[in-house]
Amino acid sequence: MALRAEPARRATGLRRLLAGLLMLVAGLGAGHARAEDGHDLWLRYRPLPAAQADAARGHATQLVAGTASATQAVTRAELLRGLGGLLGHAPVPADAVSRDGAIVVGTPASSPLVAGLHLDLHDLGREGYLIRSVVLDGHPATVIAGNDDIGVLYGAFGLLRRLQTGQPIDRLDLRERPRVQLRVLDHWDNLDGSVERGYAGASIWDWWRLPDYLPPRYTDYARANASIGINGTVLNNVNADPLILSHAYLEKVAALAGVFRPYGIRVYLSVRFSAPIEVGGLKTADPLDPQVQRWWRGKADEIYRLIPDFGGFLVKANSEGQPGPQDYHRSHADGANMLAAALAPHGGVVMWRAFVYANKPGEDRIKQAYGEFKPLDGKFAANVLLQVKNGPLDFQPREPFNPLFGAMPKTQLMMEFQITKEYLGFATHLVYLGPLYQEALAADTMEHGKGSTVAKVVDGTLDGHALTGMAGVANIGADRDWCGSVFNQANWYVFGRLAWDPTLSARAIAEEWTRMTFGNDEAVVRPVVDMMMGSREAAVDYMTPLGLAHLMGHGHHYGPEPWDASGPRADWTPVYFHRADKGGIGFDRTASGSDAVAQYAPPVANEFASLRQIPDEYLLWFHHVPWSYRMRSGRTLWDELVRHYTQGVEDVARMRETWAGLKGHIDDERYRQVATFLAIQQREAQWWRDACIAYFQSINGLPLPAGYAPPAHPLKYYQSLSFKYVPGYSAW
Ligand code: GCV
Repeated sequence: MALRAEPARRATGLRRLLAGLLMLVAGLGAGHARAEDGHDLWLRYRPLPAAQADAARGHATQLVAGTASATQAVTRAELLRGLGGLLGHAPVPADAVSRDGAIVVGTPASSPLVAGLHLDLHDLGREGYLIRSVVLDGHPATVIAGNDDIGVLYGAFGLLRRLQTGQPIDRLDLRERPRVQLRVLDHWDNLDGSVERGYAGASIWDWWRLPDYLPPRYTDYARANASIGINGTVLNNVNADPLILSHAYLEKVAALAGVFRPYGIRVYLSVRFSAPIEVGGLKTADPLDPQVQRWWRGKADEIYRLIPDFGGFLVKANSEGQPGPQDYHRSHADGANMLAAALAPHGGVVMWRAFVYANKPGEDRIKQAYGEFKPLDGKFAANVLLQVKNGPLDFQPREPFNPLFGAMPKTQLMMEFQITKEYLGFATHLVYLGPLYQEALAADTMEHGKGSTVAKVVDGTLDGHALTGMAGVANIGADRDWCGSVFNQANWYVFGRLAWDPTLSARAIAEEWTRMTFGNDEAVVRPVVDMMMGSREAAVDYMTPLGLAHLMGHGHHYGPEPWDASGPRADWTPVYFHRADKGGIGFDRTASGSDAVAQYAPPVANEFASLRQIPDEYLLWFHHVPWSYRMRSGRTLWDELVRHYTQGVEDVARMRETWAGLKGHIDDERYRQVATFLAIQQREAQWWRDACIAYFQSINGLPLPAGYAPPAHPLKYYQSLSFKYVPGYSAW
């Protein structure tokens, strides 16, 4: 033993020296913060500070990891790459533990060493993992174990995350398992390479060169997703091109599935309900027609021959002009169940969207989904999930939670969040969405009394559902930094982490991301996290404070247009939502108005309906109140509105100052991008404030409260602005 230990120590000493030199070289750059372009996301694996690297190196001397499966191979490769980058040198691959500080990776089935530890892995289920400091063959070691290869891969990312966030990796005893089963990105990517509501360039899917050409970007996409536990991707837009179901495209899909499979990511497709007509040449898509059912069964069989682990279908039906079962006087359940029957023999699922508002023209738009779906509770097949947007309208800066959560106990409801910032300043505004997601998940539906949170509906614990899911509309494009800005990466990140565990805190995740993205310098971490945490409220303030909604520009949703009353539908226009008149502002959704409050459980409905109880942030969502209405603050509603609009702009100014204070601590390229985008954000926040105040003032004729600057331009100026070729929107 002693003889063997000696050369190992010498080798370690030599390696330390080399590592030290490497750190020195890296450090030379660190002084003036080396440029980065954001491409590496949060998986940068840049060298840790010397003290931390020194401490960790002794716990990463050897790597005992199998390569029998593709997932095992990528797990091993990720650990070598990550540890190598962070610690200056990678652990030595080994078949057995022969010295202190080995990392042993595997399942009881894949690794005799793991099996020999007789770990209790039972409660980890599928995809769960544990990381534990153990003693193996007399040597202190770290084991990363799970019941399946994917769990172990997640564990490997978990260990790397600890290091990246500046935490020690000794004396570990961590157990993690996902609380939500399907953690899915929804790409609104079109087959022509454009992305609906995409602000980070063209689609990353190069359909033209698929299935042959598989650039490394696809693998990096899979790595990034796996690192945060995302296990599914819907490749194409819910406004689906039926061509995706042609054999040629399915072969392309199969090629992508092959890249993602080792990372535990299944592919799903958005399908157009009328595909049996467009692709199959049938005369109908009636879900109760046996020919149609046969066609879908045949299509499912074809897909599974190509992609044995295909996830299933996402469907937008009878919504915004998309075809659906109602075209044949059938219900959403008839449609969903027909597709579910085709997928069931293969283990696939249907994610049927609840985003509908077409049935009853004249009825308050936000009430319509509930009206259509609530009566169908309990009517969906076992492999159907109803995919519900977080709020009842459409991804606004702030909405109350969607009343379908808590109203359909016999249905598997999955959450749909938007990661791309369609209504939140596109790619350029810095708006961290963690607080928005957390607010929605923590909302109490009161379905079974206090504590019946949306998170518990989504993770299935409230009503005892096993099949659960969370989807996020992706913000990913072909831009070098994937998301159109460094800070947008945090929104992809926080979505994944909350899908893994909806009870995690948005602040803790922001901190994690910041450390992984910008390093562990406390002088950077705290201000950046504070800035991120305040950013969503700032956007609410300069866009739609106090429960206002949908004041954005027509169609493209860029910038303010609160005056817009143009067609083709009243419920696409800002005036429909804010209802401002000489007397007051807001949408009366109490019993004296549309009575949307009645869609919530009584305690929630009572709170929202009561002017005394309703939180300020939802006031104008549920109530039409006079401009002179006295707020809790003592100010009139008008004064309060102006105060919020102004506050939003000031908050962005403060974000700019915070960022300016970090110059020199952040590499130049990322620093300059963020600084430029914050300048754009401040300009646009001011525009939002001024345009909205000018417009509302033109309605109420009231003076601004003392000390508040008038809008920079007359209302006519803001109304004259028009924008062509706005990204993410192509209805020209
Ligand atoms: C994919 C909103 C967006 C649309 C989107 C739709 C949906 O209306 O503006 O671009 O379409 O939501 O979620 O289906």
